Amino acid sequence: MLTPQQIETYRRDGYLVIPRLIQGEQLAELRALTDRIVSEARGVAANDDLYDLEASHSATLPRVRRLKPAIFKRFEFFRALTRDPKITSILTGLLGPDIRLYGGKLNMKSAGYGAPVEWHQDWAFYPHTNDDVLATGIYLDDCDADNGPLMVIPGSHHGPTYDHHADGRFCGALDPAANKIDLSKAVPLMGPAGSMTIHHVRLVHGSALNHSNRQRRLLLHEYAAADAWPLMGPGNFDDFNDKMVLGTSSVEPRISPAPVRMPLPAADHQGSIYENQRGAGRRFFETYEERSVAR
Ligand SMILES: O=C(O)CCC(=O)C(=O)O
Repeated sequence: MLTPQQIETYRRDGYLVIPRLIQGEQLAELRALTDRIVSEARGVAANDDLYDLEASHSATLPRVRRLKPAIFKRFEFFRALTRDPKITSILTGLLGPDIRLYGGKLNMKSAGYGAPVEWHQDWAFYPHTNDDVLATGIYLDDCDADNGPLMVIPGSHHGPTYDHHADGRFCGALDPAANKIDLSKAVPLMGPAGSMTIHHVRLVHGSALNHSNRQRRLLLHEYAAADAWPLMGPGNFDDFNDKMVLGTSSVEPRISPAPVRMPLPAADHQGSIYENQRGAGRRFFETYEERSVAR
């Protein structure tokens, strides 16, 4: 459970780090299962419902950028972790007693070439009827300044919802220069393997290329108060209810004012944030390809 001070910090800054939440056998199993799923990408030629692949991936030299939401359907371990009381007991302090999983994924950021994620707000991808929505991130590896920590702009969840469009289409990235976002205020969220980050759905965040020779894997879960309903619609209602991780569902969404921009028309490149961001005109983080040319 969070202390009143941690809850106050989250409300003010929009993020928290809980060191070493997942440990021992559970962490070992998380890492081993991830290794196994990634090794099975050998032979996979193109992105599918499980694998999002680096641009430099080939079937013989597998390079996985992300494991997509299918991991929660196909692997009971991952489904159970979204409901683990170690996590949900922390979330009740921030979202209340009734909580639904919105989605999730495992971003790999492999040693040496793991892709950057441009600055964005998750809210631009999935606005809800109220903003009691957040993402948790469990680090599978020790994370420091060199292997691409998640970086956040403290307090930015109290500000505007920025334009995430380019050439009239959603592109999943905002332009920090055009929006005068002071990137010198960015805070890297770091910690030993098993640590958990929490960030508010409207918080501006991103992460750089992995420059180190160590991987940085981050398992992201997106959670919402059960009365926060996605403005793009709940989808299949049975699946929606099946995503309740704590408490009870309701058909009475709570509507609280928060600035919204819809992620429409849909991005040119579909499948993941990495694909969406290919449509962004300007990039703020160096890519693996750019770094290779510069060397
Ligand atoms: O993996 C990361 O560092 C950032 C991930 C993220 O913000 C996202 O996938 O929405």
